[in-house]
Amino acid sequence: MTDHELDDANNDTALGLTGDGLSRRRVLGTGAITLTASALGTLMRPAAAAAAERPSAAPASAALPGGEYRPVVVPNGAKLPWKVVNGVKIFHLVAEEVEHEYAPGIKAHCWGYNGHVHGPTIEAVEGDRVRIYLSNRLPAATTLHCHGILLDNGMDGVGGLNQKAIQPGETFKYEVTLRQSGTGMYHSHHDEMTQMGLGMTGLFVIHPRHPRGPQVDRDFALMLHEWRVDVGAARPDPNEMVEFNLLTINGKAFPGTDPLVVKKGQRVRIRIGNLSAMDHHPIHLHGYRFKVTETDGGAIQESAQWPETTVLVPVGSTRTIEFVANEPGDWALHCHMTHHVMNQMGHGVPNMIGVKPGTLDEKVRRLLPGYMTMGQAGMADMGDMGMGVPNNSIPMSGGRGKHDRITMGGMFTILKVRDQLTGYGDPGWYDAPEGTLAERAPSADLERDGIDVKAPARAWADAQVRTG
Ligand SMILES: [Cu+2]
Repeated sequence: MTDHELDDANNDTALGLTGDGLSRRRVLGTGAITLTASALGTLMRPAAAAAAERPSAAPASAALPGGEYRPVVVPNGAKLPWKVVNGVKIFHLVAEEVEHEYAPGIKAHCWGYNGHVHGPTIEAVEGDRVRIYLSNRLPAATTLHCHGILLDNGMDGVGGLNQKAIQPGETFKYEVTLRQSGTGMYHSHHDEMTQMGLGMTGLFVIHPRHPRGPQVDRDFALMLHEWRVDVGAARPDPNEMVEFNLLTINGKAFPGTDPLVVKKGQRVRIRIGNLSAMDHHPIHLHGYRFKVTETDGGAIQESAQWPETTVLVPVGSTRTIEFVANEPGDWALHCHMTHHVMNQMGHGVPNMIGVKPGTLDEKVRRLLPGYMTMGQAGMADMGDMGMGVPNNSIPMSGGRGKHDRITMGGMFTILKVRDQLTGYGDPGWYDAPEGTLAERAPSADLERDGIDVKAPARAWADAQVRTG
């Protein structure tokens, strides 16, 4: 598949979610963009004209209205469909209870929108007039707050302050003309602790009407969250303040997270929002340096961007990073808080490091068949000991990798960069080229380099100091 075909495949999929039923191939392929645009009214004209001027090398996609943009990709997630009525982009959110799966083996009754936790990503273009209906099918009142979006005060959605709360069974209407671009969010602003804690959040992406700077080939949208789901419980506990035991990206804990698939050389943008209850998340990407290009306050001018490998995404914020994916491989992308890459049972267990149980296991087994002392060398094996886990729970650590068990779970996913791709589905594991894989050191190499593996480690360190 060529780059161009990959782009088409990607964007047709994304545009299939839009309400107008127009795929890029059909719009651009028939040269009908100007006609279509003028039929939709004045809102479309400037962007359509700009699109018509660009050669075919311009970034793909022509969603309407609002002109040309690269649709975001939401791993494990969805985008909210829309349609155009009299030049206004119409969205319909439905707040409801959702049976949500965090990873294979663990589900809970959450609250979300349109069957999704978190809510489907809203995607629009600077200058769009947007009308969002919110139907409340929850047993409680709710509201819709568009976080970071500039709007009229009466549309801000803070229950009691800006509007009456939306009672169960009611549908409210919100309307705004988007006068900014960037990554915002939306969430309930009524009984916030309960409703956001149960999952009522989503991303609100606004593309610039006139793109600035280098255009990206892949544009990912990720929402971070944290949950307390007690083993066997069917409901997350929104009252939890400290001990969260499921940390998620787009509602999924690894190994439930879909990878971010990229072709080598592509320019990549990752938008990261955080509406966790209590924790900021330092998100670390392996293999690359990136630049933080935007916050939910807008674009950072180029001279003020600086290189990073970890971006802190505070609660109630978005951060957007960009880089060129020039290193193929399977690169970890994860929260660097070590407790945030552990699932459920990895928290609050007794410290067993260094304990020598001797004949303890044998003795205890007389009373408790199958007993096994665990954790004397850490947690790495906990997910893979062939032990049964209770209903509706997952092991505390990770999943299978190419070489071994991946000992991280939770807020962990993988950036997969490949020289060749046939689509943006999971390409499987990366095969390291000959000579580029860490492996057991051959004895010939040890001998050549004077490494005595049995020598006291301290002596080796001291010798290094003496010889420089
Ligand atoms: Cu974290």
